[in-house]
Amino acid sequence: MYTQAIDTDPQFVATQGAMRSVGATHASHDRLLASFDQRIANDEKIEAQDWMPAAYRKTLLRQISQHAHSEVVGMLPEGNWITRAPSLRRKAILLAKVQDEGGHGLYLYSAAETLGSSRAEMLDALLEGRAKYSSIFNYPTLTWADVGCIGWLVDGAAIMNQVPLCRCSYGPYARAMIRICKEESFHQRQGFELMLALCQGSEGQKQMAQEAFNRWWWPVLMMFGPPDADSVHSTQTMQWGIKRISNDNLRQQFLDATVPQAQLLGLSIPDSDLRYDDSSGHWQCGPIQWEEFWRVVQGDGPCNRERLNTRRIAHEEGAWVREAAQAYALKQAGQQAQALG
Ligand code: FAQ
Repeated sequence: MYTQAIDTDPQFVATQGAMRSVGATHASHDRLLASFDQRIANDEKIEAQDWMPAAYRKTLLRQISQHAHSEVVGMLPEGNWITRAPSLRRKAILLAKVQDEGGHGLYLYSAAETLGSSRAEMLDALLEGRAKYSSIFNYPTLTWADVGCIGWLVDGAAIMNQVPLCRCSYGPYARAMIRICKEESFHQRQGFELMLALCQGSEGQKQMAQEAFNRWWWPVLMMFGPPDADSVHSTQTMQWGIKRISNDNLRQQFLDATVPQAQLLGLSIPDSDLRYDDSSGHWQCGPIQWEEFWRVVQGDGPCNRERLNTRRIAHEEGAWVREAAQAYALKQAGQQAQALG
């Protein structure tokens, strides 16, 4: 509903097939490219059935599938606390939130499928360690306050990054992001409200909130990706209207929005160099440990192995569900064919 726009017109499909089999001439390729560039310049949406450069398709597939994997792996750290939520209300909220993240994964896999890759191929890439997912989900959830920090900070950072993606030049991705952002906004609120309850609670609860905050602060700042100077994809993806705001600018927006929220909660920010710069009107943080970021991205974070292992087991144990669904679909198709005579 939010992502699909595949053209199934037989004439269109035949034309595309012919173009692929004989190979478009240089002149026709140049014309197609010029028209694509013009549409990007006009801020028009590119749809699944439209011609697009192979590199645009490839980079979208990379980003959208990694985003989908992040949503699904991102269910695990909070999922660990569903059975231990401290009240029925908190449990209901957490269940709904974790389910939402699974739904986000599904919208995003559907958006990526419109680019020509199957969900099975994307999942294989994740499980074989060939595809990335967000660094942030390789950190542990040691206490209940971690659930608050994920909602407040991780979902807060995700919204900062995803709101501009609602204007992404690729229609199916942009439309998926609109619904996702609405849900993420509830996630951020519930996390902040959970942190507020802890920070207004007993001395032990305040300490638990501060301790969790100390562990999440720096990894969340890293979540926006490497500094602009080291961001290999940004220049091209910004030209294509996929990325609208750079990694560093989004990180800055997050810092400016979140420092006052931490102050309101009465939490101290674990950065002795943090200061407000009067001349620019922005908060400035101390140096980020990029070695830690790259170590986590390359698979050596605190929970990388555990996360992938959990996903692999879930995939293997879920094989019967996929087989049953396929058998049911075949049976339905057979019955329909019989009914049609
Ligand atoms: N983690 O050149 P750039 C969520 C990689 S959803 C791991 O700057 P780009 C919801 C990058 O892939 C969170 N790898 O790359 C939720 C590239 O490697 P590659 C996910 C990272 O694409 C909340 C290399 O570094 N959100 O949280 C990371 O222009 C709570 C060079 O980097 C999205 O995916 C990282 N943090 O910018 C769920 C949003 N950063 O691919 C559950 C969509 C960079 O060449 C609970 N994605 N890398 O091998 C994006 O906006 C972009 O892809 C960026 C990276 C900003 C993530």
